[in-house]
This record gives sequence, structure tokens and C-alpha cells, in this order.
Amino acid sequence: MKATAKANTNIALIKYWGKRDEQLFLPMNSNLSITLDRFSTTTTVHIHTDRKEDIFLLNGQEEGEEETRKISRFLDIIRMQTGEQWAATVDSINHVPTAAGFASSASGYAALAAAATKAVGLELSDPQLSVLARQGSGSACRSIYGGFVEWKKGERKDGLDSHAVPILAQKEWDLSILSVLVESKRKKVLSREGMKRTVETSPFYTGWLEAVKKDMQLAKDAIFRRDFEKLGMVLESNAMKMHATTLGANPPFMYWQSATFDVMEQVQELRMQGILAYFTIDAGPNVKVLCEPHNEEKLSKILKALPTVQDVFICHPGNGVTYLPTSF
Ligand code: FM0
Repeated sequence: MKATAKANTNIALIKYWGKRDEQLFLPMNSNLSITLDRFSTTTTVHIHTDRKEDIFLLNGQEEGEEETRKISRFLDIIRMQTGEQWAATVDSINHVPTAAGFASSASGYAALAAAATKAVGLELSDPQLSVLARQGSGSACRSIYGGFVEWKKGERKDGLDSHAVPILAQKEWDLSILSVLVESKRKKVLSREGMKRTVETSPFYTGWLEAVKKDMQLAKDAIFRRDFEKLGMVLESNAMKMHATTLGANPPFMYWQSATFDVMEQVQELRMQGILAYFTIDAGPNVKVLCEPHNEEKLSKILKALPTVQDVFICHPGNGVTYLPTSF
């Protein structure tokens, strides 16, 4: 009654921004990501039938009530499916560089969904696993699969058709994703809170919904043709549009900080010199820069030399969820 699973994090090329159902984590728009080959979570779930309380350990430390409650709420979905009462010890290790502040909810809930269902003996298909992971954190539904992944928003009210699908395996197109860690000055507005405020108050949100449909088409087309320049143009412009919606929110907010601009400007400057590189930004000040593998070392050096950049991590497309031998 125990199982271990590992999931990698993913980075959105076309963003998930806004929910149509907050309880079920149903998105307003379909979106697209690359699963990375690093920044993973490994989770072991141990099932106890003689206990009532779940225990959550993160990097070896027992977490407090609030975090444990979130995990229990997620496990409740699985308890409903098994129709039985049990409690779990969830032991998660985040393989993220110390203090890097990269989001781990995607890899976290993908690994938890896989380990917990395996530990209780539920056999789910990958789409079913993706539906489940989605209910922990939306972006987690994409980390079930490796390579280039589309999260189809679905139409159903119960969310059963809102899950990820793989569109191109990682070995089919190698790209470099430079994860640029910048000096951070402020506490961030969580993506969950930020997207809610934007949907509810930003007059620019309707423009986002119109644009993102076209961006999805352009991005998928560029991926199928392995057209790096086309993909780069659309992913950068999609990130800009997502961030533009936050400026129209009430109260307005923005995720960019001065260090974020430094990286954006450097990337655009490099492009003027003929080096193909494009940036994308999520709900925080860090920047991800996409380039072709033959440029990765050079670009990483240039970005590291910026005074407000703390570190640069070179990533590539990686695999989906895997199961590991259980060790405790
Ligand atoms: O990843 O409220 O999944 O497509 O990273 O847990 O469902 O943390 F830039 C923003 C991710 C949002 C875009 O949101 O939210 C993307 C974002 P939850 P997530």
C-alpha cells in the first residue's frame, strides 16, 4: 500500500490564465506547455487503513495544518473514487535549486496524483490521471505527459474532458529553455489570486480570450513544422498579452520587476543581433528564455552577466510521470 512517482515541472508557451470553475480548476482557455527535464517532485504515498489523519512531509519536514489541509482535500477526491476510508503519509521531495522560487505545484500535484492512485490500487488512464492532477493545480494536468503538451479546456461541466494531451514527444524536437532567476524585491501575487482578479475585473480579459485562440493555432502549427522563429514570436507575444490583462485589473498589479525588464531587453537586443531567443514570464518576476540548443551556452553566459540575474538553469524538454521503486 505504498507507491512512489516522479513528475517534472512544465513551462507554458501559451498560458492558462483564468478559470471558469474554481472548484474543479476548469480553465477559460486551452493552453500549451513543454514539460522540462529538471525541477521535479518525487512523492511517496503510504496508505494506512488504521489512521484518520493525513501527514504531509515536504523535503523531510512535517508541514503545518494549512498545507496538510490542501493535500487532504486533494486526497478526498481519491477517497471518493475508492469509496473507502484511509489516511496517507505523503512524503514529497522537491528537486528545485535552493531558494530558486520556481513554481512546484505542477510537478507536485502530478506526482501526488500518480503516487496516491497507485498506492490505493486505482488504475487510471493517463487522461484520467490528468483530470485528477488538474484538481490540485491546473498546470499539474500537463506534467503527466512529456514533451509538448496541450491542455484542452473541455466543454463539460464536470470537467471530465478538461485534460492534457501530448502533441509532440520530447525526443522529436530539442529546444533549450533557460530558466533565469532574478533578484526579487516583492512578495508575489499568487497565480490563483491573480487570475481570479483579472477575470473578475479586467476589461482586457475579453481581448485575451479572443487572442489566445489564435495563438494556440499558431503555436501548434509552428511545433508541427518545427519552426522555431514562429513558435518564439507567438510565445513571447502570448506572455505579453497575459501580463497586459493584469494592468487592467482592479486593483491593478504586475508581476514584472526591474530585473525582469533587464532580461526582456537583453533578449530583444540579442534578437537584433541575429540570435533567435524569446522570453516568457509566469506569475512572478523570473523569466524563461527559449533558444536553440547550439546557442544555449552563449546565451546563458550573457544572461548570467546581467547584474540583476542570480542564476540561469539550462533545461530541455523532459518526460512525463514515472513510477519509482518505493524506498520507505
Ligand atoms: O502555467 O490556481 O496552475 O499556464 O503559470 O493552481 O490552477 O499555478 F503564468 C501563469 C499557472 C498559471 C500559466 O497557474 O494555478 C501557466 C501560469 P492554479 P497554476
